[in-house]
Amino acid sequence: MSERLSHDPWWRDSVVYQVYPRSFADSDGDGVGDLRGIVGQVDYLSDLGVDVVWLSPVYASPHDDNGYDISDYYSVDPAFGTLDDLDDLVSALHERGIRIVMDLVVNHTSDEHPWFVESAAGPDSPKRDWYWWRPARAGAVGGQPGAEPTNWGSFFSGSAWQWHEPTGEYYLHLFSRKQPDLNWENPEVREAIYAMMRWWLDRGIDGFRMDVINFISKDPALPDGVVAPGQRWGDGSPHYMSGPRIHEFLQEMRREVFAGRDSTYLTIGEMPGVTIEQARLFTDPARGELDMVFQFEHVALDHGAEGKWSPRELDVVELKTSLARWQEGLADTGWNSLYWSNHDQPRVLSRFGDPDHWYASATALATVLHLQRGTPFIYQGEELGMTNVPFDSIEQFRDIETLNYFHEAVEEHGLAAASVLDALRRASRDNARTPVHWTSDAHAGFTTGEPWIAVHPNHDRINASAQRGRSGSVYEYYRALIALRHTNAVVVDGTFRMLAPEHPAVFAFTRTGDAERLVIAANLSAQSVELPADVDLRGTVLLTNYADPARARLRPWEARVVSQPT
Ligand code: TEU
Repeated sequence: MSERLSHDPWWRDSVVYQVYPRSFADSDGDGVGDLRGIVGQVDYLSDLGVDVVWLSPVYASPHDDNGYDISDYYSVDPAFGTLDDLDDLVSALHERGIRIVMDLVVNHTSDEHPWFVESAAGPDSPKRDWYWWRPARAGAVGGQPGAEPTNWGSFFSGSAWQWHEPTGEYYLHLFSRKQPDLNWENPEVREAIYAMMRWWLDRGIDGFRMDVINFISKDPALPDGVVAPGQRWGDGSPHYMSGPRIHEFLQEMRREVFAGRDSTYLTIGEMPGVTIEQARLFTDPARGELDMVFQFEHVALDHGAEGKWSPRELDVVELKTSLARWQEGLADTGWNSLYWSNHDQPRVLSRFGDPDHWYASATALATVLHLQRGTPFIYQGEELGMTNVPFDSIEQFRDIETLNYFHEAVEEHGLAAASVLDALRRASRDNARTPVHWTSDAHAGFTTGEPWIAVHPNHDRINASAQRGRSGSVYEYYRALIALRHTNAVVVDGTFRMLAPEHPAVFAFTRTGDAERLVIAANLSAQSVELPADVDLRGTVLLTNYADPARARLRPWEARVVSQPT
């Protein structure tokens, strides 16, 4: 194995592994994953070769949105363990050279957070202005349909405003009504958040993944949004995505939280709706804002006219065009994050891959993602080739976004439950949230109790113990991909150039360094294809997912990486 290269900043050659604690590993048999469960698998993560763990929220929470509704930023929810357990996890990871970034959810809190409880106590509450409270629309009766201060829809169905009878006003919640939005216009709010972030850094964590961080600056005028045909609510996003003070707030956060500290931390901004132009500003090191952002363009390419619930077939040319634009757009400024999956997206293998070519499509998709320029993210179970779930009834779902949509679609819009269930099976976030498959045993070795959400029946054949150490497994292919990034500088720094952009199935590109060029090619279809003329795969084969690479053709979902001298 070649020497591990190092880069400055360190995260440039890192691979991040996302842990969704509720579904990773349960150590106490209560059916819910926890911190000691993760501690029990740190050697698995070390063996895989990842450099950073992104830990989705473990803070105290009523779990209305599985922890993305925080009621105390300074404590760990008993369902997940204790602060000591978290300290043990941080040191166990650090001992293995793995860093940890926490999830920072500060666009909103839980409505059970003391800040909101105090804010809702009355119009004169000293914390009233810590959230967005507004009277009913002029001339309307509070609580009545149409009286909402703006016509914005929530991400979880319904209005983005909740009438609060006791104090006679509405409060804003872009997500669930138990997730009221914080008012970042108020400097007290910002200072309280910066103090909390500093507290976590002092505990030894290495950075933050920041939840919908481009939503924190809203247009204080709170204008109505445009109502699309057939829709009830207006699209408020132009008034809260990357708002007027977003760069000011992110630069202030950098100064107040990270400046003057010895370590180099990692900051990743989740930014629905972010454009390349905006991402260049957010991730330009000279501007002192963020290191990278999560953009959503490629994970919306199979959304139909009605959005994610009316999925359509993925067009490979559209996918290549979108990813190439981001590669070229951040080539000289900023840095890309690279991901197919997370806890909000259905399983990539079922979505963009082909269960009939399970191994080849899982590894082909991994190849074309991991060898682009940027930092790759692996979502738990992706390295095992986990797939979407054959949910057969609404009772099996747990996700608030999914359940709210189902009830709105069936009860308000009169859609047939069966067709809505079809859409949920394809697009629901719960597809990503079923327990990780450690073994073929009961409950996939995730818990000795009753899991909070059903385990996928195919854990009998798709699981870690069946793949670790077995060449030709998806897990071992991910190990090889990660090792290539750690030992080949061109994977980290090489310039990106897309090849055969119009080819309907072949996803091919080069990464070029001073003395070496890598050619990466994958056939993202179930049909064997001729190699496009401008894809030259002669050279030293560094990685392939087929044992005997043929020269001029790519078989179904075949991927190959070759090295050529420049
Ligand atoms: O997600 C924000 C976000 O964009 C998602 O809600 C997305 O629109 C949706 O899931 C697509 O179906 C972040 C967290 O990742 C998500 O889990 C939380 O529910 C949300 O913020 C609120 O905190």
